[in-house]
Amino acid sequence: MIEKKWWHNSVVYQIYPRSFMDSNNDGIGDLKGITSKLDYLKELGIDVIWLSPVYKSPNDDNGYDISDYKDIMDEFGKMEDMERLLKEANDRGIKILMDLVLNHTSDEHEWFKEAKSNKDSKYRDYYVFRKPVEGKEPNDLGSIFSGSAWELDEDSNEYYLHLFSKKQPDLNWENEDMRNELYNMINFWINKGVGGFRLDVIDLVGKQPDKCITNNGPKLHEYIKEMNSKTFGDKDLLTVGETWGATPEIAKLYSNPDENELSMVFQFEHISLDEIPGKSKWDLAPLDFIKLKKVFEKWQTELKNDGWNSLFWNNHDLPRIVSRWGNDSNEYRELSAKMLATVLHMQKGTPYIYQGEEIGMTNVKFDTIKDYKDIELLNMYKDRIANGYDEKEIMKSIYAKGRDNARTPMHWDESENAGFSKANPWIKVNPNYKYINVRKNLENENSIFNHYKKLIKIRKSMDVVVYGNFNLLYKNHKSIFAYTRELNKERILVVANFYDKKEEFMLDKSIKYNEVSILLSNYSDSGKNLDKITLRPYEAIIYTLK
Ligand code: TEU
Ligand code: CA
Repeated sequence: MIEKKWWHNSVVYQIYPRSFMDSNNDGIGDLKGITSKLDYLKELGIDVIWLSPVYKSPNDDNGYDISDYKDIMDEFGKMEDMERLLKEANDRGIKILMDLVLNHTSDEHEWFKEAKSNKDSKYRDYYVFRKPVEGKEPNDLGSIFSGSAWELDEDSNEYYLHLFSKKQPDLNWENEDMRNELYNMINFWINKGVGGFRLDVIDLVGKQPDKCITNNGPKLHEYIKEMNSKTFGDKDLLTVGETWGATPEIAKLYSNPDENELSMVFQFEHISLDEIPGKSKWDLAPLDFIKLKKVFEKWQTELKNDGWNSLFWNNHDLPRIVSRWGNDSNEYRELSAKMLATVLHMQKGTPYIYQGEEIGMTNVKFDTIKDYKDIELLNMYKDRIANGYDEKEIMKSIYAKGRDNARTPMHWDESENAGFSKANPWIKVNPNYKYINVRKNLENENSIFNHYKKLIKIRKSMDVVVYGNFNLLYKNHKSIFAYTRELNKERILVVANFYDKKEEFMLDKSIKYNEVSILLSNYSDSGKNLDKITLRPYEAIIYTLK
């Protein structure tokens, strides 16, 4: 049994500030807007907010390009607004996680400006500059946002590395002064009273660009241990790393308390199960459902006692889960959103809810590329057009996977612009806000919002949900997702139909019980006869067994 921590039974809510709530009607969400909605989040029952970046930024990548780590983005407000948000959140028992982007800065950060303008400045080595090789880029490293990862700095005729956009030059973690400056900055935020950090693409910081190594570099864990010991290590904070390249073995290095690294990581293995293996996220394939179950089972069992999982379907980079693996038709949107929530929230780990997920917000389809804002998607569009792809096919990929699906403004009510702002928002609102919104969810006892609220309550009242062993059932069934959780005498059984066809099956004979009761279901009249379980489309039931 691992030592208990406050974040073991916490639920985190992610806010993308630009799209959450606009307080001054300039069309851009802001800190005061967030503060005005804290009571809503309290009502949902979450304990922690992960705030996507709010630091000064020219917004090439919506704040993931930071020009000053110790100041607030103009559009979002001032440092006083941030302090106010922290205080108001703390008053309600809600902690705030800051998003730490430590792999790169903006090219408008003072360090980079110095580095670029003066080859002899100490800041030159804070970044990765290299001489051309045979008049070209030093090597074939590609940017995650399309094209080469190397950009020529014409003034010095040297290339600098950018694994993301060219306005996001990579920091050189080999430089100890640079690392110490980052640690000071982290301590600055700890002193302001934050509850922890989400560490953006942390698995890239050990990169060795000359060897074309980007993630999981040889010194990665050394760096994280150093950061831990010089910043949050002796504080009771939640730290979660974004690690696209993590396997369970690697995740244990990060999250086993004995390693002194992080509280937990986001692993993304389940997230790529609807793309053509070996290709990019834009190359679409149907979801491999059996594999999905296997992946969850693997992570649930492997991290058992020496690591900790984070549980998520959504974030600001991913399409909306109800459109992706649920069913966003009028008929099934609510049922499938609740089913997906149930399947995830009864697992072991810390659940994350992305803004709008709790009301079943869907993907969006803008008619023209002109309405899209995300740099990753726009770069891909240009790149594929240049390479002769069919425009219709490109738009299909964008509709399915584009990051702007998650970034349209939050739907508060049915008034203009969904109650997000009185001005035209920075990105268009999804037209379905008239029937998918917070106001409607709050007034309906059976709403998706209230389903999430109940799931959170269950987690808080039952240790078996937090610490119980996970056991997957019907591994090869093509549409049923079922598992048990077990802790001492407590036991729950979760059964869910992932698809829109009715399913009938018998409970595994190995499961013995005397009494069955229903803890939660997304239908009002679910059955208790476990000898023959019938699940209607997207039906999901949590039973307690005694
Ligand atoms: O994302 C890391 C990352 O690799 C994503 O860009 C991802 O590959 C892609 O979006 C998958 O859909 C983090 C942030 O979450 C993202 O918003 C930033 O753009 C990126 O880092 C750079 O900071
Ligand atoms: Ca605003």
